[in-house]
Parts: sequence; structure tokens; C-alpha cells
Amino acid sequence: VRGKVPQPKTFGPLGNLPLIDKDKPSLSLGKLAEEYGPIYRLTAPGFTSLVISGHELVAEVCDIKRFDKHIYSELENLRAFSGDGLFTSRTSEPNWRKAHNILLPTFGQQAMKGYHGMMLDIAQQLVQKWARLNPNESIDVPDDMTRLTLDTIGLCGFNYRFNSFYREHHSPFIVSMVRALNEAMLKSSRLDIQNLFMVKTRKQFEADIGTMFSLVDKIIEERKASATGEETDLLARMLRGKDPDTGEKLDDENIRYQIITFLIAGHETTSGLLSFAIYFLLKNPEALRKAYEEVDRVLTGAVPTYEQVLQLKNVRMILNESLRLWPTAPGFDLYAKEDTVIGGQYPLKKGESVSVLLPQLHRDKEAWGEDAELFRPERFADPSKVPHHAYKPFGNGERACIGMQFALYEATLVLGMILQHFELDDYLDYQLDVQQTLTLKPGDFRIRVKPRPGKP
Ligand code: MNH
Repeated sequence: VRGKVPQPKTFGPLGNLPLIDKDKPSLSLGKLAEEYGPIYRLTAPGFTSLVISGHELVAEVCDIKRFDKHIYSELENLRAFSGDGLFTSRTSEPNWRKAHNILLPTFGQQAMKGYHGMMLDIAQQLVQKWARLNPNESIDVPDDMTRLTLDTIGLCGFNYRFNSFYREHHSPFIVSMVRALNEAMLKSSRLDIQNLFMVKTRKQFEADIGTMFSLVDKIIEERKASATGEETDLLARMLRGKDPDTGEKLDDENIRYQIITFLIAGHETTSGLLSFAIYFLLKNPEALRKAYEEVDRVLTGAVPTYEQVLQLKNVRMILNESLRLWPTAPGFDLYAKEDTVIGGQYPLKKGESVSVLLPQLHRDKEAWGEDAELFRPERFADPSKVPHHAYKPFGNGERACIGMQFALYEATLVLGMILQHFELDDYLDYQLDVQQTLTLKPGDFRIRVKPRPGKP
């Protein structure tokens, strides 16, 4: 049987492009999925893909024997500054497996113990900042979360302090990075001919890449000059580590790409996760009450210990459920390794690609039940009852997120400490406005906090 894949209205040579809001592409794709179902075709100049969001089809394309990560156009643009780093390399590029092998142990559950003290250092800066606000001063939640997650990956990864909490404006590095990320996304929504004429934008993109390279090269140089051999951070592993398969080390250019990759991949997504989690807690008083109950029971000292963070099961469930409803990395692409048929009826040629759309997959009622739209952390209480094939916030297979434990540990520690110290005040009765750079976050989200009585 050869099924015809539904396709939304097309506009001549532009294909479906006019249906996509260039500032929020994933949300547009989601709206189309609600209209056209679990699989539809999307075309744009030089581009065609099947957008998939039903749990059965996703389970099929997540079979790594048949499908592999596809470097879609935005990722191709990112390669201007992340090259063959882990996130933007093809699985077939030699540096992917090499770096994967060398860096995997740095991200295991065991390694988190080593990061705890540094994560705590940055989390305490956030708590101190909030504790010193005057009663009617408000907090830009995603903005402070970005300061926190950037400083955390800087310190844990490279023993570098961005000191974001000591600055009014973000560091030049992050300004450049955010602008370059945004341009990498927007560039794909323009025609080649438009890009050709955007001279100023192109110059800015080049300048931003220059700013990133010079900071990162300085970090590498300084470390090489000062290394004692005792360092245990990511950078030390990158400089010293050998691939157990081949005995080879990473070269300097690739290390530069990896550092930029970790700074990008390591902070925007986690920052969005923390922001959405706070949003969901404010709108779900019962979940908030349970979280306070757990934090008050577990976090009994002045600062959390590693063992205590692991005991914050309920906080973890809240984070998992936040990532279900608003996966901050909203999708990933795969290509067929050989000619194949999916769903028993949709043929795909070798090399053709599909896009997995996570917000819709994560709300598939067939997998999650009729209450799929509700925020209910209890879904994650018993891991054996989670429909894992319908939950892919960290991607899939060997190309899944290497930083998952890192992100979840950091977010658990930070959310735990926020609840330990503060009452949260949704003084504007915030209405969710999801914004997208490469990742999703709640836009214009402000709260106030009050220190909890009797807390250190
Ligand atoms: Mn992360 C890949 C989501 C935090 C470093 N990450 C991915 C993918 C998803 C993802 C989805 C797969 C993308 C694709 O297939 O194209 N990551 C997240 C989310 C969070 C996150 C939702 C936080 C929440 N990621 C982190 C952190 C780090 C990190 C923290 C680093 C410290 N992620 C990576 C890297 C990859 C990746 C590196 C690429 C891995 C590979 O392909 O080998």
C-alpha cells in the first residue's frame, strides 16, 4: 500500500514557507500537525521533509538501524562556529565518534559528584541575588536562568567564570552567541538570493564568530600554559583524553568547536527548562505544595549535598513533566539509511529526511491518555509506566544528548534551592508566550520572590 502523505497548502515555488512564522518555526509546525495529523509533508525552497509527531511513527524512525541524525539546514548554518563538534557533526565524520568516546565518561551520573561544588557556587549566586532584591523589584526569569546555566557550564566545563551575576548586561561572548544562533535560524527561512544581499547581517555574523573564537582560543591557550595535570573538568579531558578505540587525541580546532558546542548546547536548553518549570509550578498550586513539602523534608542543611539532590524525586518529576509539555529542544531530524517504508504505507528514499516534532509527540493522547494536556508530574513517579517511545526530550540513540544527566542534576539542584529559599509571586498573572531562538523559552516572564521565613 502506498499512502499519500498529507501536505498543507503550497505557494508556488515557496512551497509551505509562507505558513511558517520565521520567529517561531516549531510552533508553526505544531499548529500544522494539529490540522494535518501525525505525519505531513513540508516543502520550502531547496527543502522537503516529513514532519512526524505520532508515537508509532516516531518509534519507527527512532530505530537507529534504519535512521540516523540528519544535519538540517539550521545545523548546517551553525557549523560556521561549531564545525564538527558533537552536536553538528555527521555520525560518519571521524571526530564524532572520537569525541563521543572521549567525553562520554565526563557526563555519567558518577561525574556529577565532581560538578556538585561548582554548580552550588553558581546557584548560591542566584539565591543571593534574589534574596537581596527589594520587595517590589521583579525578576526576569529566563534572563536570570540564562546567567545561571551559562556560568555553570563555563565553570564546570572550562573553569572559566563568565560572572554573569556581576554584570548588568550579558558578556560580549553571550551577546555574540545569541545573535549568531538567531541568525543561523533566520538564515534558513530566507531565500539564498535574500541572504546574498544582506551584507550587514553577514558582516555581523562573521564578527560574532570572531568574538566567540577569540574567547575560546584564549581559554585553551591559558589552560595549556597553566595546566598542572590535576584538572578534572571537560577541557582537561579534551586536552588529555585518548579515544579508547584508536588511541587518538582531539586536535585544537576540534576542541575549539567542542567548547563552543558545550556553551551553546549546555545552557539555552537548561535555562528554558528551569523557566518553564517555574511557570508550571506557579500555575499548579498542588504540584508546588508537594515540591515545598519534599524540599523541606530533604534539604535540611544550609546548602544541599550531592546525596540530598539525588533524593529530590518530586523535583525531578516536575522537571520531566515540564520537558514533556514544553521540550526546550523542540525537535530533531533523521534520514533514512536505505529505501524504506514507514507506517506500513509511506515510502522514503535513501537519504530522505523526517523531522520529529516533540511538543506534539509529548501530547499524543494515544500514548499519554486523555489528560495529556495537563501538568501532572505523577506520570513520572513509576519509570516503568512512562511511554518512553513517546518521550524524547533529549533526542534518540547514540546521537541523544550527552549532557542529559548534567542538565537534570543542575536543574534539580537549582529548583530545589529556589524552593528552599523563596515564595514565588506571579504578580502579573503571567500568560504563557512561548518564544523560540533555536530553543524554546517562556517570553517576557517576570515574577517576584519573598524570602521564606526562618530559612538560612
Ligand atoms: Mn543536549 C544533543 C536536548 C542539555 C550537550 N540535546 C541534544 C539533542 C537534544 C538535546 C534533543 C539531540 C539533538 C539532535 O538529534 O539533533 N540538551 C537537550 C535538553 C537539555 C540539554 C532538552 C536541557 C534540558 N545538552 C545539554 C547540556 C549539554 C548538552 C547541559 C552539555 C553540557 N546535547 C549536548 C551535545 C549534544 C546534545 C554535545 C550532541 C550529542 C551528540 O550528537 O553526540
